[in-house]
Amino acid sequence: MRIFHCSAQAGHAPRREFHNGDWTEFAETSARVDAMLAAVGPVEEPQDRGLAPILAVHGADYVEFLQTAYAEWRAAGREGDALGYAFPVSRRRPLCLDRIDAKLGRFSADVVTPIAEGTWAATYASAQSALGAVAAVLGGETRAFALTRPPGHHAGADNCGGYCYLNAAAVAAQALADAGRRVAIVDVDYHHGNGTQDIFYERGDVFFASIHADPKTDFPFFWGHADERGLVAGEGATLNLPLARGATWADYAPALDAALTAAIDWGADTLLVSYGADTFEGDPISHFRLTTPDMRRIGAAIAGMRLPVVGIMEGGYAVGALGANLAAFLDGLES
Ligand code: OKP
Ligand code: ZN
Repeated sequence: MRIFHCSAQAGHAPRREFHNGDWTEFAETSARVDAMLAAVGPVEEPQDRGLAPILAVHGADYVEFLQTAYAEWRAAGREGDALGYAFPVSRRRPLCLDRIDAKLGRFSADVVTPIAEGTWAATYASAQSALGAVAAVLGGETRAFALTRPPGHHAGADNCGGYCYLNAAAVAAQALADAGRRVAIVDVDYHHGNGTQDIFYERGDVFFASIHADPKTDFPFFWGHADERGLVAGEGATLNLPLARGATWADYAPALDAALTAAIDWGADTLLVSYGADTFEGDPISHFRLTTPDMRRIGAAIAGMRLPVVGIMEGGYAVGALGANLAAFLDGLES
């Protein structure tokens, strides 16, 4: 399977993360990249396809913010990473976004998504890796994988959040749709892909299904409930399958089958899979109990649909097991 990855993706290295009331190591560490690269075959550098496919799903003002936020933070005399801390939850007048602090609040959903020196280059490269995998499938490959990082599925059209900046899965799905494909996104990360869902929520031309920890107990808390089914032209084109903490393969398999069956029934001709290895039993920030052999089963179930597949990497924080989990998933996908 052709795998796309760009070395600039490792350059995103926030210093710290505010977790459960204290500062800890940033969980989405660049050590994840080394672990994944060591476990998969050779990877290809993607071509640079520019900003246009990114601007097809993200707002121009948000993209400009991502490109300039770190430099503006430094220019304001700050040390460390740029991080939002004041959020415009009520908006009775147009926002004044001159100050970098105001922009960070406007374009961020949370305080776990710092912008460091290499963040823009890394998230841009990650989106280009996704577009490389799309081009491979449009060129006739039945499967291609983008070793994306930072992840993307929590990023909305005009906000970062949940360690995500540009939404590589949404960029890839849009590129496939623009090429005439009928795309179903299947998100199997532990966390609900709220950014991806939101980007396509009112559209009937891209299907979105997600299996994830119940938002009543887990991040991102406000989205991913079973009654979120899409709106307007998108009504019925969103499917949420939340599972309780502690889920094992016995709980997971029927949900995966339901998601894939719904994608086929909707008429998908191409699958876009947001793969997260954080459903693994040893994940330090997640609470499902899937095993490494289960990762192969996820890949094999997707392969069993006999449709072209573009795979995108999302989360997975048990770094010591990440390579084996990704390799198992890819092995299943090739079966
Ligand atoms: C990104 B992806 C914070 C706990 C949750 C955010 C999780 C983002 C996961 N103390 N932090 O979906 O794997
Ligand atoms: Zn996740």
